[in-house]
Amino acid sequence: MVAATRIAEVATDFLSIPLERPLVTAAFPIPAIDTALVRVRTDGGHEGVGWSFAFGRGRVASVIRMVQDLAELIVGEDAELTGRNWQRMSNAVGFVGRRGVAALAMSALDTACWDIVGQAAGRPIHRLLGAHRDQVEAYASQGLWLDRSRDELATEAAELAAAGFKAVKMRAGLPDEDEDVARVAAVRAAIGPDIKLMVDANQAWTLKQTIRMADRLAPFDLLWLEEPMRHDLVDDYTAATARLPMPLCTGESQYFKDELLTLVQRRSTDYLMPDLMRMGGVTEWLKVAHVAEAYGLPVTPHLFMEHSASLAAACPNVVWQEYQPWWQPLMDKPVELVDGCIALPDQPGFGISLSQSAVDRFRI
Ligand code: SMN
Ligand code: MG
Repeated sequence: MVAATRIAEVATDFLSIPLERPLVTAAFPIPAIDTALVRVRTDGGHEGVGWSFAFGRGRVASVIRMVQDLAELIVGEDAELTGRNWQRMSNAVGFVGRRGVAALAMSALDTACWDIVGQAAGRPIHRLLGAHRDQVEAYASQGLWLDRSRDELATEAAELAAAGFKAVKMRAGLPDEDEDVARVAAVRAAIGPDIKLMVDANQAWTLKQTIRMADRLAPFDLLWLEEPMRHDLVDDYTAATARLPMPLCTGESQYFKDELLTLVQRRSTDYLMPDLMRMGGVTEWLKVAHVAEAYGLPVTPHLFMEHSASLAAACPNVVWQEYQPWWQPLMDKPVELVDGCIALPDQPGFGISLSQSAVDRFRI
């Protein structure tokens, strides 16, 4: 084994990152970003960074406990053997179930190990993986929540466009369908015809409602309609993909390649949206992105821009990284936005530099 990449220890921190204003979606309100921060350290002094999050402190505590349990399987192993370490963790959690808490824990560990792979090679991750570009187009996802009034939506959308974003995502799924339509109209009017607009209904609608709403939203030129129905209703997604006037986007709630690739094979979406933390980390994410490419399907990463943007840059079919700054208060160096694109760091690994004082401040 190359001693420098031998895993010496795994450190966990339980963080609660406050939000200026609680977030409101059709699925649930979100008061703070409760995060399980995972740092994998090697004999050679590398420190790989990953994290998972959940809404609810007890749930994050269980993720941290699972990370500590899985860490016992990889401490002493070579961090560069990402595939083998992944398999070892996956085998161990088969009995309790690989999805849910186990997936969140594995993902953070696997992602931190990939950070070490880049650091040990002295290269940025996207360059190691076969880069197509050094920046990725980003869409603003930090605003336009369900609690905003129509006026607030219009002001916020105009501010995001003025900040240089070329695309913005708003939420829908209120009990009043007319209000949802009026809000989309207000945002489209505020940003004009050239800024792209996505609408996320966070699983609020039935298939019939989705068809009705999609027809009503057609005049507003949506880039995609996201997760309109319960995420596991795959047949309904297939029907909607064939029927809707605009592209459909889903995948953030699916675990691992089996669930994501079911959506691909059954033509259940126009854009596939893998979530690094539910996917099982970088190892599994890349497999899904590559298979989607073979099917001619665009992929758009859910959250986790600090890691996923590097993966996006290495895949020709990955478009539109979600810009969500929830974890930016932890960073010494913020993610760099240039002309609406995330400019990838040229530091080794994912180029994430955590501020220890911020970690200390948010630790609970
Ligand atoms: C979302 C995801 C996680 C928490 C709140 C909202 C949303 C998105 O579905 O895609 O950003
Ligand atoms: Mg979503």
